Amino acid sequence: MEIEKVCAILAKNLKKWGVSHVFGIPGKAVVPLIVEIDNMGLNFVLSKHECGAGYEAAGYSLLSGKIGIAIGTSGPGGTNLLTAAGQAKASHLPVVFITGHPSIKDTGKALGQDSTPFGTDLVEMFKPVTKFSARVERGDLVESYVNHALEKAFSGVKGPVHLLIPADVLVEEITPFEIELPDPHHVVSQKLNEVIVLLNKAERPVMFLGKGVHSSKAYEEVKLIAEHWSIPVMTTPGGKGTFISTHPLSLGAFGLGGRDEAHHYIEQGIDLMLVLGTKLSDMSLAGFKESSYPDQVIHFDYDPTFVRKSLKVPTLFISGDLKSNLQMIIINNHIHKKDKASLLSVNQTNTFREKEEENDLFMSSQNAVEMMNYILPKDTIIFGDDGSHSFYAIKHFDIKETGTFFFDDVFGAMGNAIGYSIGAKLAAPDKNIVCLTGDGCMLMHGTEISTAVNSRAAVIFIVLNNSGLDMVRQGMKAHVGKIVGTELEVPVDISQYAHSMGALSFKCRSSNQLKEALIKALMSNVTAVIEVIVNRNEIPPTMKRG
Ligand SMILES: Cc1ncc(C[n+]2csc(CCOP(=O)(O)OP(=O)(O)O)c2C)c(N)n1
Repeated sequence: MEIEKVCAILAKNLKKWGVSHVFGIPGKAVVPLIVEIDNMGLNFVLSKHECGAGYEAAGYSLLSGKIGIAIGTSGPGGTNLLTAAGQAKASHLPVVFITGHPSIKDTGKALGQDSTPFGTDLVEMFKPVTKFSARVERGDLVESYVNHALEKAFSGVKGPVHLLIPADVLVEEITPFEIELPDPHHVVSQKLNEVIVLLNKAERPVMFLGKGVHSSKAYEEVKLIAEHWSIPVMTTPGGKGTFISTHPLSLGAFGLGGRDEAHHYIEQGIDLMLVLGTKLSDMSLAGFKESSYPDQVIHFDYDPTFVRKSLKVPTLFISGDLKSNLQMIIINNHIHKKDKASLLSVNQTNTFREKEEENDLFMSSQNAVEMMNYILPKDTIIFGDDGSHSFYAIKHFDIKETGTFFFDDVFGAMGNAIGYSIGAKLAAPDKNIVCLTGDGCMLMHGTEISTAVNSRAAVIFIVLNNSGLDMVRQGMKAHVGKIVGTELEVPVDISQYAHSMGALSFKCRSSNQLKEALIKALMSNVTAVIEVIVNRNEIPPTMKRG
Protein backbone atom coordinates (compact mmCIF):
# COMPACT_ATOMS: atom_id res chain seq x y z
CA MET A 1 0.00 0.00 0.00
CA GLU A 2 1.21 3.49 -0.86
CA ILE A 3 2.41 5.53 2.09
CA GLU A 4 3.76 9.06 2.33
CA LYS A 5 4.99 11.53 4.94
CA VAL A 6 2.31 13.70 6.55
CA CYS A 7 4.17 16.87 5.53
CA ALA A 8 4.24 15.83 1.86
CA ILE A 9 0.53 14.98 1.93
CA LEU A 10 -0.27 18.37 3.47
CA ALA A 11 1.82 20.20 0.84
CA LYS A 12 0.02 18.30 -1.95
CA ASN A 13 -3.34 19.29 -0.52
CA LEU A 14 -2.28 22.96 -0.35
CA LYS A 15 -1.40 22.78 -4.02
CA LYS A 16 -4.73 21.13 -4.81
CA TRP A 17 -6.54 24.02 -3.10
CA GLY A 18 -4.75 26.46 -5.37
CA VAL A 19 -2.52 27.98 -2.68
CA SER A 20 0.49 29.63 -4.37
CA HIS A 21 2.12 31.37 -1.38
CA VAL A 22 2.64 30.27 2.23
CA PHE A 23 3.93 32.75 4.81
CA GLY A 24 6.05 32.21 7.89
CA ILE A 25 9.42 31.84 9.58
CA PRO A 26 11.15 28.46 9.84
CA GLY A 27 12.19 26.72 13.05
CA LYS A 28 13.21 23.11 13.65
CA ALA A 29 9.72 21.88 14.54
CA VAL A 30 8.13 23.06 11.28
CA VAL A 31 11.08 22.58 8.89
CA PRO A 32 9.75 19.28 7.38
CA LEU A 33 6.56 21.02 6.27
CA ILE A 34 8.36 24.06 4.84
CA VAL A 35 10.72 21.83 2.85
CA GLU A 36 7.79 19.89 1.35
CA ILE A 37 5.99 23.12 0.49
CA ASP A 38 9.05 24.14 -1.48
CA ASN A 39 9.37 20.68 -3.07
CA MET A 40 5.78 21.01 -4.23
CA GLY A 41 6.66 24.23 -6.12
CA LEU A 42 4.73 26.55 -3.81
CA ASN A 43 6.35 29.82 -2.72
CA PHE A 44 7.40 29.94 0.91
CA VAL A 45 7.54 33.65 1.76
CA LEU A 46 9.96 34.44 4.58
CA SER A 47 8.30 37.05 6.76
CA LYS A 48 10.24 39.11 9.29
CA HIS A 49 7.93 38.50 12.25
CA GLU A 50 5.35 35.71 12.48
CA CYS A 51 2.65 38.31 13.13
CA GLY A 52 3.52 39.85 9.76
CA ALA A 53 3.28 36.36 8.23
CA GLY A 54 -0.22 35.98 9.67
CA TYR A 55 -1.28 39.36 8.25
CA GLU A 56 0.22 38.42 4.87
CA ALA A 57 -1.66 35.12 4.81
CA ALA A 58 -4.88 37.00 5.65
CA GLY A 59 -4.33 39.58 2.88
CA TYR A 60 -3.56 36.73 0.49
CA SER A 61 -6.83 35.04 1.43
CA LEU A 62 -8.79 38.27 1.13
CA LEU A 63 -7.79 39.01 -2.45
CA SER A 64 -7.43 35.46 -3.77
CA GLY A 65 -10.60 34.12 -2.15
CA LYS A 66 -8.49 31.08 -1.23
CA ILE A 67 -7.33 29.80 2.11
CA GLY A 68 -4.39 31.64 3.73
CA ILE A 69 -1.57 29.67 5.34
CA ALA A 70 0.79 31.03 8.03
CA ILE A 71 3.44 28.90 9.70
CA GLY A 72 5.27 29.61 12.96
CA THR A 73 7.53 27.28 14.87
CA SER A 74 6.78 25.88 18.32
CA GLY A 75 6.83 28.24 21.32
CA PRO A 76 7.54 31.87 20.35
CA GLY A 77 6.84 31.35 16.65
CA GLY A 78 3.34 30.37 17.69
CA THR A 79 2.83 33.14 20.25
CA ASN A 80 3.99 35.70 17.67
CA LEU A 81 1.13 34.56 15.43
CA LEU A 82 -1.59 35.18 18.01
CA THR A 83 -2.29 38.84 17.19
CA ALA A 84 -2.58 38.01 13.51
CA ALA A 85 -5.10 35.29 14.37
CA GLY A 86 -7.15 37.84 16.34
CA GLN A 87 -7.01 40.17 13.36
CA ALA A 88 -8.00 37.43 10.87
CA LYS A 89 -10.95 36.56 13.11
CA ALA A 90 -12.13 40.18 13.05
CA SER A 91 -11.62 40.23 9.27
CA HIS A 92 -13.60 36.95 8.88
CA LEU A 93 -10.84 35.38 6.82
CA PRO A 94 -10.18 31.65 6.51
CA VAL A 95 -6.52 31.44 7.50
CA VAL A 96 -4.92 28.23 8.78
CA PHE A 97 -2.27 28.94 11.41
CA ILE A 98 0.12 26.00 11.61
CA THR A 99 2.50 25.68 14.55
CA GLY A 100 4.73 22.92 15.84
CA HIS A 101 6.07 21.05 18.83
CA PRO A 102 9.50 19.38 19.02
CA SER A 103 8.29 15.83 19.53
CA ILE A 104 4.98 14.35 20.64
CA LYS A 105 6.55 11.10 21.83
CA ASP A 106 8.84 13.04 24.20
CA THR A 107 6.00 15.09 25.68
CA GLY A 108 6.45 15.45 29.41
CA LYS A 109 10.24 15.54 29.21
CA ALA A 110 12.04 18.88 29.32
CA LEU A 111 11.87 20.16 25.74
CA GLY A 112 13.02 23.47 24.30
CA GLN A 113 10.10 25.43 22.81
CA ASP A 114 7.57 22.93 24.14
CA SER A 115 4.12 23.86 22.89
CA THR A 116 2.08 21.51 25.07
CA PRO A 117 0.71 22.16 28.60
CA PHE A 118 4.27 21.33 29.82
CA GLY A 119 5.56 24.47 28.12
CA THR A 120 3.69 27.15 26.16
CA ASP A 121 0.29 25.64 25.51
CA LEU A 122 -0.37 27.02 22.03
CA VAL A 123 -3.62 25.11 21.55
CA GLU A 124 -5.18 26.88 24.54
CA MET A 125 -3.71 30.24 23.54
CA PHE A 126 -5.17 30.09 20.05
CA LYS A 127 -8.69 29.12 21.18
CA PRO A 128 -10.11 32.61 21.78
CA VAL A 129 -8.59 34.03 18.58
CA THR A 130 -9.68 31.24 16.20
CA LYS A 131 -12.76 29.17 15.42
CA PHE A 132 -10.92 25.91 16.09
CA SER A 133 -7.59 25.09 17.72
CA ALA A 134 -6.21 21.58 18.16
CA ARG A 135 -3.06 19.48 18.51
CA VAL A 136 -2.75 16.53 16.12
CA GLU A 137 -1.05 13.81 18.11
CA ARG A 138 -0.90 11.00 15.50
CA GLY A 139 -0.39 10.81 11.77
CA ASP A 140 -3.57 8.83 11.18
CA LEU A 141 -5.58 11.67 12.79
CA VAL A 142 -4.29 14.42 10.48
CA GLU A 143 -6.96 13.97 7.80
CA SER A 144 -9.79 14.19 10.29
CA TYR A 145 -8.36 17.27 12.04
CA VAL A 146 -7.67 19.09 8.78
CA ASN A 147 -11.22 18.31 7.61
CA HIS A 148 -12.73 19.70 10.81
CA ALA A 149 -10.50 22.75 10.74
CA LEU A 150 -11.49 23.61 7.17
CA GLU A 151 -15.18 23.13 7.88
CA LYS A 152 -14.91 25.57 10.78
CA ALA A 153 -12.88 28.06 8.72
CA PHE A 154 -15.44 28.14 5.91
CA SER A 155 -18.76 27.71 7.71
CA GLY A 156 -21.00 30.60 8.80
CA VAL A 157 -18.89 33.66 9.47
CA LYS A 158 -15.55 32.58 8.01
CA GLY A 159 -12.48 32.76 10.20
CA PRO A 160 -9.08 31.45 11.19
CA VAL A 161 -8.21 28.04 12.64
CA HIS A 162 -5.08 26.67 14.31
CA LEU A 163 -3.46 23.26 14.01
CA LEU A 164 -0.41 22.30 16.03
CA ILE A 165 1.36 19.41 14.31
CA PRO A 166 4.43 18.08 16.16
CA ALA A 167 7.63 17.48 14.14
CA ASP A 168 7.52 13.68 14.56
CA VAL A 169 3.90 13.63 13.36
CA LEU A 170 4.89 15.71 10.31
CA VAL A 171 7.35 12.99 9.24
CA GLU A 172 5.13 10.01 10.06
CA GLU A 173 4.30 7.89 7.05
CA ILE A 174 0.61 7.32 6.43
CA THR A 175 -1.79 6.48 3.62
CA PRO A 176 -2.16 9.64 1.49
CA PHE A 177 -5.45 11.53 1.50
CA GLU A 178 -7.02 14.33 -0.53
CA ILE A 179 -9.39 16.82 1.04
CA GLU A 180 -11.94 18.94 -0.83
CA LEU A 181 -12.47 22.47 0.47
CA PRO A 182 -15.96 22.64 1.95
CA ASP A 183 -18.76 24.29 -0.01
CA PRO A 184 -20.12 27.21 1.98
CA HIS A 185 -23.81 26.64 2.74
CA HIS A 186 -25.87 29.80 2.31
CA VAL A 187 -28.55 29.99 4.93
CA VAL A 188 -31.51 32.25 4.08
CA SER A 189 -33.85 33.87 6.62
CA GLN A 190 -37.53 32.98 6.86
CA LYS A 191 -38.41 36.59 7.65
CA LEU A 192 -37.71 38.31 4.35
CA ASN A 193 -41.41 39.15 3.80
CA GLU A 194 -41.32 41.31 6.93
CA VAL A 195 -38.39 43.23 5.43
CA ILE A 196 -40.45 44.09 2.35
CA VAL A 197 -43.38 45.34 4.46
CA LEU A 198 -41.07 47.64 6.43
CA LEU A 199 -39.26 48.87 3.32
CA ASN A 200 -42.52 49.69 1.53
CA LYS A 201 -43.74 51.63 4.56
CA ALA A 202 -40.57 53.62 5.27
CA GLU A 203 -40.49 57.32 4.47
CA ARG A 204 -36.95 58.26 5.51
CA PRO A 205 -34.91 55.08 5.47
CA VAL A 206 -31.14 54.72 5.52
CA MET A 207 -28.78 51.83 4.80
CA PHE A 208 -25.73 51.38 7.00
CA LEU A 209 -23.10 49.11 5.45
CA GLY A 210 -20.36 47.33 7.37
CA LYS A 211 -17.48 45.00 6.68
CA GLY A 212 -19.89 42.08 6.17
CA VAL A 213 -20.78 43.56 2.76
CA HIS A 214 -17.12 43.09 1.81
CA SER A 215 -17.00 39.59 3.28
CA SER A 216 -20.03 38.41 1.31
CA LYS A 217 -19.22 40.56 -1.75
CA ALA A 218 -22.83 41.74 -1.78
CA TYR A 219 -21.96 45.06 -3.49
CA GLU A 220 -24.31 44.69 -6.47
CA GLU A 221 -27.22 43.39 -4.37
CA VAL A 222 -26.90 46.33 -1.95
CA LYS A 223 -26.92 48.80 -4.84
CA LEU A 224 -29.99 47.25 -6.50
CA ILE A 225 -32.00 47.32 -3.28
CA ALA A 226 -30.90 50.88 -2.41
CA GLU A 227 -31.91 52.06 -5.87
CA HIS A 228 -35.23 50.19 -5.94
CA TRP A 229 -36.45 51.72 -2.68
CA SER A 230 -34.42 54.98 -3.03
CA ILE A 231 -32.55 54.42 0.21
CA PRO A 232 -29.60 56.71 1.01
CA VAL A 233 -26.50 54.71 1.89
CA MET A 234 -23.76 55.34 4.44
CA THR A 235 -20.84 53.17 5.55
CA THR A 236 -19.15 52.30 8.86
CA PRO A 237 -15.36 52.77 8.98
CA GLY A 238 -14.96 49.04 8.19
CA GLY A 239 -17.63 49.30 5.50
CA LYS A 240 -15.60 51.89 3.55
CA GLY A 241 -15.25 50.59 0.01
CA THR A 242 -18.63 48.83 -0.16
CA PHE A 243 -20.48 51.62 -2.02
CA ILE A 244 -19.36 54.07 -4.69
CA SER A 245 -18.93 57.63 -3.38
CA THR A 246 -20.27 59.28 -6.52
CA HIS A 247 -23.50 57.26 -6.52
CA PRO A 248 -26.47 59.64 -6.16
CA LEU A 249 -27.60 57.77 -3.03
CA SER A 250 -24.22 57.83 -1.30
CA LEU A 251 -23.98 59.74 1.98
CA GLY A 252 -20.38 58.63 2.52
CA ALA A 253 -18.96 57.55 5.85
CA PHE A 254 -20.76 57.73 9.20
CA GLY A 255 -19.29 57.44 12.70
CA LEU A 256 -15.58 57.95 13.25
CA GLY A 257 -14.27 59.64 10.11
CA GLY A 258 -17.90 60.35 9.16
CA ARG A 259 -18.99 63.02 6.68
CA ASP A 260 -21.32 65.92 7.36
CA GLU A 261 -23.79 64.72 4.71
CA ALA A 262 -24.34 61.44 6.54
CA HIS A 263 -24.58 63.02 9.99
CA HIS A 264 -27.00 65.73 8.77
CA TYR A 265 -29.23 63.19 7.09
CA ILE A 266 -29.47 61.17 10.31
CA GLU A 267 -30.03 64.25 12.47
CA GLN A 268 -32.95 65.30 10.29
CA GLY A 269 -34.75 62.10 11.34
CA ILE A 270 -34.92 58.56 9.98
CA ASP A 271 -37.69 56.03 10.45
CA LEU A 272 -35.96 52.84 9.27
CA MET A 273 -32.32 51.80 9.39
CA LEU A 274 -31.14 48.78 7.43
CA VAL A 275 -28.00 47.55 9.11
CA LEU A 276 -26.02 45.27 6.81
CA GLY A 277 -23.04 43.26 8.03
CA THR A 278 -21.88 45.36 10.96
CA LYS A 279 -21.76 44.85 14.71
CA LEU A 280 -22.50 48.57 15.21
CA SER A 281 -19.39 49.16 17.29
CA ASP A 282 -18.67 52.41 19.16
CA MET A 283 -16.54 53.52 16.18
CA SER A 284 -19.45 53.02 13.77
CA LEU A 285 -21.95 54.78 16.03
CA ALA A 286 -19.70 57.68 17.10
CA GLY A 287 -21.76 60.89 16.93
CA PHE A 288 -25.10 59.01 16.72
CA LYS A 289 -27.34 60.73 19.29
CA GLU A 290 -30.24 58.89 20.91
CA SER A 291 -32.59 61.64 19.71
CA SER A 292 -31.80 60.57 16.12
CA TYR A 293 -32.45 56.85 16.61
CA PRO A 294 -34.80 55.35 14.00
CA ASP A 295 -38.21 53.86 14.89
CA GLN A 296 -37.14 50.51 13.50
CA VAL A 297 -33.94 48.66 12.63
CA ILE A 298 -33.57 45.70 10.27
CA HIS A 299 -30.28 44.01 11.12
CA PHE A 300 -28.79 41.58 8.59
CA ASP A 301 -26.01 39.45 10.11
CA TYR A 302 -24.86 35.89 10.47
CA ASP A 303 -24.11 36.28 14.10
CA PRO A 304 -26.80 37.48 16.55
CA THR A 305 -24.27 38.34 19.30
CA PHE A 306 -24.42 42.10 18.80
CA VAL A 307 -27.94 42.47 17.41
CA ARG A 308 -30.12 44.77 19.61
CA LYS A 309 -27.10 45.53 21.85
CA SER A 310 -25.93 48.93 20.68
CA LEU A 311 -29.19 50.46 19.46
CA LYS A 312 -32.11 49.90 21.81
CA VAL A 313 -34.70 50.15 19.05
CA PRO A 314 -37.28 47.58 17.81
CA THR A 315 -35.15 45.35 15.61
CA LEU A 316 -35.97 42.72 13.02
CA PHE A 317 -33.03 40.30 12.88
CA ILE A 318 -32.42 38.76 9.48
CA SER A 319 -30.03 35.90 10.06
CA GLY A 320 -27.98 34.02 7.51
CA ASP A 321 -25.80 34.85 4.56
CA LEU A 322 -26.12 38.52 3.61
CA LYS A 323 -25.68 38.08 -0.13
CA SER A 324 -28.15 35.17 -0.32
CA ASN A 325 -30.76 37.06 1.71
CA LEU A 326 -30.44 40.15 -0.49
CA GLN A 327 -30.60 37.99 -3.63
CA MET A 328 -33.87 36.44 -2.41
CA ILE A 329 -35.33 39.91 -1.88
CA ILE A 330 -34.22 40.93 -5.38
CA ILE A 331 -35.65 37.82 -7.05
CA ASN A 332 -38.94 37.81 -5.12
CA ASN A 333 -39.59 41.47 -5.90
CA HIS A 334 -38.44 41.41 -9.53
CA ILE A 335 -35.90 44.15 -8.91
CA HIS A 336 -33.89 45.28 -11.92
CA LYS A 337 -31.10 47.75 -12.56
CA LYS A 338 -32.29 51.35 -12.62
CA ASP A 339 -31.36 54.14 -14.94
CA LYS A 340 -29.02 56.48 -13.04
CA ALA A 341 -30.96 59.56 -14.24
CA SER A 342 -34.09 58.33 -12.48
CA LEU A 343 -32.38 58.31 -9.08
CA LEU A 344 -32.96 61.07 -6.60
CA SER A 345 -29.65 62.44 -5.38
CA VAL A 346 -28.82 62.89 -1.72
CA ASN A 347 -25.23 63.59 -2.49
CA GLN A 348 -25.17 67.29 -3.29
CA THR A 349 -24.01 68.88 -0.11
CA ASN A 350 -20.30 68.31 -0.56
CA THR A 351 -18.75 71.28 1.11
CA PHE A 352 -16.10 73.15 -0.80
CA ARG A 353 -12.87 73.20 1.13
CA GLU A 354 -10.10 75.70 0.78
CA LYS A 355 -6.80 73.86 0.34
CA GLU A 356 -4.60 74.35 3.36
CA GLU A 357 -1.64 76.62 2.80
CA GLU A 358 1.53 74.59 2.30
CA ASN A 359 5.03 75.31 3.57
CA ASP A 360 8.36 73.63 2.87
CA LEU A 361 8.42 71.58 6.06
CA PHE A 362 5.25 69.50 6.16
CA MET A 363 1.87 69.12 4.52
CA SER A 364 -1.70 68.49 5.63
CA SER A 365 -2.78 64.85 5.96
CA GLN A 366 -6.06 65.74 4.31
CA ASN A 367 -4.23 67.21 1.33
CA ALA A 368 -2.15 64.02 1.12
CA VAL A 369 -5.30 61.88 0.95
CA GLU A 370 -6.82 64.24 -1.62
CA MET A 371 -3.72 63.87 -3.77
CA MET A 372 -3.99 60.07 -3.51
CA ASN A 373 -7.61 60.46 -4.58
CA TYR A 374 -6.55 62.46 -7.61
CA ILE A 375 -3.61 60.35 -8.79
CA LEU A 376 -4.32 56.71 -7.94
CA PRO A 377 -6.11 54.74 -10.70
CA LYS A 378 -9.74 54.10 -9.81
CA ASP A 379 -9.31 50.34 -9.33
CA THR A 380 -6.40 50.74 -6.87
CA ILE A 381 -6.98 48.64 -3.77
CA ILE A 382 -6.16 50.43 -0.53
CA PHE A 383 -5.48 48.84 2.85
CA GLY A 384 -5.88 51.38 5.65
CA ASP A 385 -3.87 50.77 8.81
CA ASP A 386 -4.88 51.64 12.35
CA GLY A 387 -4.45 55.32 13.12
CA SER A 388 -5.48 58.86 12.22
CA HIS A 389 -4.02 58.40 8.73
CA SER A 390 -6.82 55.97 7.74
CA PHE A 391 -9.56 58.17 9.13
CA TYR A 392 -8.50 61.00 6.83
CA ALA A 393 -9.07 58.53 3.98
CA ILE A 394 -12.33 57.17 5.40
CA LYS A 395 -13.62 60.73 5.35
CA HIS A 396 -12.01 62.15 2.22
CA PHE A 397 -11.00 59.37 -0.17
CA ASP A 398 -13.60 58.67 -2.88
CA ILE A 399 -14.57 55.10 -3.68
CA LYS A 400 -14.77 54.75 -7.44
CA GLU A 401 -15.16 50.96 -7.52
CA THR A 402 -16.49 48.66 -4.81
CA GLY A 403 -14.08 46.30 -3.05
CA THR A 404 -11.19 48.76 -3.27
CA PHE A 405 -10.78 49.90 0.35
CA PHE A 406 -10.25 47.69 3.39
CA PHE A 407 -10.03 48.82 6.99
CA ASP A 408 -10.77 46.98 10.21
CA ASP A 409 -12.50 48.86 13.00
CA VAL A 410 -13.06 45.90 15.30
CA PHE A 411 -9.68 44.42 16.28
CA GLY A 412 -7.65 47.27 14.82
CA ALA A 413 -4.10 46.00 15.23
CA MET A 414 -1.44 48.55 14.28
CA GLY A 415 0.52 47.38 11.26
CA ASN A 416 -2.03 44.86 9.99
CA ALA A 417 -2.43 46.74 6.70
CA ILE A 418 1.31 46.43 6.01
CA GLY A 419 1.11 42.63 5.94
CA TYR A 420 -2.38 42.52 4.38
CA SER A 421 -1.23 44.60 1.43
CA ILE A 422 1.83 42.37 0.81
CA GLY A 423 -0.27 39.19 0.85
CA ALA A 424 -2.86 40.87 -1.37
CA LYS A 425 -0.25 41.93 -3.93
CA LEU A 426 1.18 38.40 -4.09
CA ALA A 427 -2.36 37.09 -4.65
CA ALA A 428 -3.16 39.70 -7.30
CA PRO A 429 0.08 40.99 -8.83
CA ASP A 430 -1.71 42.85 -11.62
CA LYS A 431 -3.65 45.10 -9.25
CA ASN A 432 -2.34 48.38 -7.87
CA ILE A 433 -2.12 47.77 -4.14
CA VAL A 434 -1.56 50.64 -1.72
CA CYS A 435 -1.03 50.52 2.02
CA LEU A 436 -1.88 53.75 3.86
CA THR A 437 -0.10 53.70 7.20
CA GLY A 438 1.58 55.81 9.89
CA ASP A 439 5.05 56.09 11.41
CA GLY A 440 3.85 54.23 14.53
CA CYS A 441 2.53 51.29 12.52
CA MET A 442 5.74 51.32 10.48
CA LEU A 443 7.84 51.06 13.62
CA MET A 444 5.77 48.06 14.68
CA HIS A 445 5.70 46.05 11.43
CA GLY A 446 7.72 48.04 8.87
CA THR A 447 10.31 45.26 8.67
CA GLU A 448 7.81 43.53 6.41
CA ILE A 449 8.94 45.98 3.72
CA SER A 450 11.91 43.66 3.42
CA THR A 451 9.46 40.79 2.88
CA ALA A 452 7.76 42.80 0.13
CA VAL A 453 11.10 43.63 -1.51
CA ASN A 454 12.36 40.06 -1.31
CA SER A 455 9.16 38.54 -2.64
CA ARG A 456 8.90 41.21 -5.36
CA ALA A 457 5.56 42.48 -4.09
CA ALA A 458 5.27 45.92 -5.68
CA VAL A 459 3.09 47.43 -2.98
CA ILE A 460 3.06 51.22 -2.63
CA PHE A 461 3.29 52.12 1.05
CA ILE A 462 2.18 55.67 1.83
CA VAL A 463 3.35 56.60 5.31
CA LEU A 464 1.94 59.75 6.93
CA ASN A 465 4.71 60.67 9.35
CA ASN A 466 3.56 62.92 12.20
CA SER A 467 6.32 61.75 14.59
CA GLY A 468 3.94 60.15 17.01
CA LEU A 469 0.92 58.02 17.67
CA ASP A 470 -1.49 60.69 16.54
CA MET A 471 -4.81 58.93 16.97
CA VAL A 472 -4.12 58.32 20.65
CA ARG A 473 -2.31 61.64 21.09
CA GLN A 474 -5.33 63.59 19.83
CA GLY A 475 -7.73 61.54 21.91
CA MET A 476 -5.65 62.07 25.07
CA LYS A 477 -5.29 65.77 24.40
CA ALA A 478 -9.03 66.28 23.96
CA HIS A 479 -10.39 63.92 26.60
CA VAL A 480 -7.67 63.63 29.27
CA GLY A 481 -5.98 67.00 28.88
CA LYS A 482 -2.52 65.44 28.93
CA ILE A 483 -0.48 63.41 26.45
CA VAL A 484 1.71 60.56 27.64
CA GLY A 485 3.65 58.01 25.60
CA THR A 486 2.55 59.23 22.20
CA GLU A 487 5.47 61.39 21.04
CA LEU A 488 8.68 60.56 19.22
CA GLU A 489 11.15 63.18 20.39
CA VAL A 490 13.53 62.00 17.68
CA PRO A 491 11.40 61.25 14.62
CA VAL A 492 12.21 58.22 12.53
CA ASP A 493 13.41 58.74 8.97
CA ILE A 494 11.00 56.39 7.22
CA SER A 495 12.43 56.87 3.74
CA GLN A 496 15.93 55.91 4.91
CA TYR A 497 14.51 52.97 6.82
CA ALA A 498 12.71 51.80 3.68
CA HIS A 499 15.79 52.44 1.55
CA SER A 500 17.87 50.26 3.90
CA MET A 501 15.56 47.35 3.08
CA GLY A 502 15.90 47.83 -0.66
CA ALA A 503 12.65 49.67 -1.40
CA LEU A 504 12.31 52.59 -3.77
CA SER A 505 11.79 55.41 -1.32
CA PHE A 506 10.58 59.00 -1.32
CA LYS A 507 10.25 61.77 1.23
CA CYS A 508 7.55 64.35 0.49
CA ARG A 509 6.65 67.59 2.23
CA SER A 510 4.22 69.08 -0.31
CA SER A 511 1.36 68.07 -2.60
CA ASN A 512 3.55 68.47 -5.65
CA GLN A 513 6.27 66.21 -4.26
CA LEU A 514 3.65 63.63 -3.33
CA LYS A 515 2.11 63.79 -6.79
CA GLU A 516 5.48 63.16 -8.39
CA ALA A 517 6.33 60.32 -6.00
CA LEU A 518 2.97 58.61 -6.61
CA ILE A 519 3.44 58.75 -10.37
CA LYS A 520 6.99 57.39 -10.13
CA ALA A 521 5.92 54.64 -7.73
CA LEU A 522 3.01 53.61 -9.97
CA MET A 523 5.33 53.40 -12.97
CA SER A 524 8.15 51.58 -11.18
CA ASN A 525 6.50 48.20 -10.47
CA VAL A 526 8.76 47.66 -7.43
CA THR A 527 8.11 47.95 -3.70
CA ALA A 528 7.88 51.68 -3.02
CA VAL A 529 7.63 53.61 0.22
CA ILE A 530 6.41 57.19 0.11
CA GLU A 531 7.01 59.02 3.35
CA VAL A 532 4.85 62.11 3.74
CA ILE A 533 5.85 64.55 6.46
CA VAL A 534 2.52 65.79 7.79
CA ASN A 535 1.36 68.50 10.15
CA ARG A 536 1.21 67.10 13.68
CA ASN A 537 -1.22 69.83 14.78
CA GLU A 538 -3.91 69.03 12.24
CA ILE A 539 -7.05 67.69 13.94
CA PRO A 540 -7.97 64.29 12.48
CA PRO A 541 -11.60 63.25 11.94
CA THR A 542 -11.45 60.89 14.93
CA MET A 543 -12.82 63.13 17.64
CA LYS A 544 -16.46 62.03 17.68
CA ARG A 545 -15.91 59.32 20.34
CA GLY A 546 -16.18 60.35 23.98
C1 LIG B 1 -1.12 46.76 18.49
C2 LIG B 1 -1.76 48.04 18.84
N1 LIG B 1 -1.27 48.79 19.88
C3 LIG B 1 -1.87 49.96 20.20
C4 LIG B 1 -2.97 50.41 19.52
C5 LIG B 1 -3.63 51.74 19.89
N2 LIG B 1 -3.48 52.68 18.78
C6 LIG B 1 -4.43 52.91 17.85
S1 LIG B 1 -3.99 53.96 16.65
C7 LIG B 1 -2.49 54.22 17.38
C8 LIG B 1 -1.50 55.19 16.76
C9 LIG B 1 -0.93 54.70 15.49
O1 LIG B 1 0.15 55.52 15.16
P1 LIG B 1 0.59 55.82 13.68
O2 LIG B 1 0.78 54.56 12.93
O3 LIG B 1 1.74 56.74 13.68
O4 LIG B 1 -0.71 56.52 13.08
P2 LIG B 1 -1.29 58.00 13.32
O5 LIG B 1 -2.42 57.84 14.29
O6 LIG B 1 -0.19 58.84 13.87
O7 LIG B 1 -1.76 58.43 11.98
C10 LIG B 1 -2.37 53.48 18.56
C11 LIG B 1 -1.20 53.50 19.46
C12 LIG B 1 -3.44 49.59 18.46
N3 LIG B 1 -4.52 49.90 17.74
N4 LIG B 1 -2.80 48.43 18.14
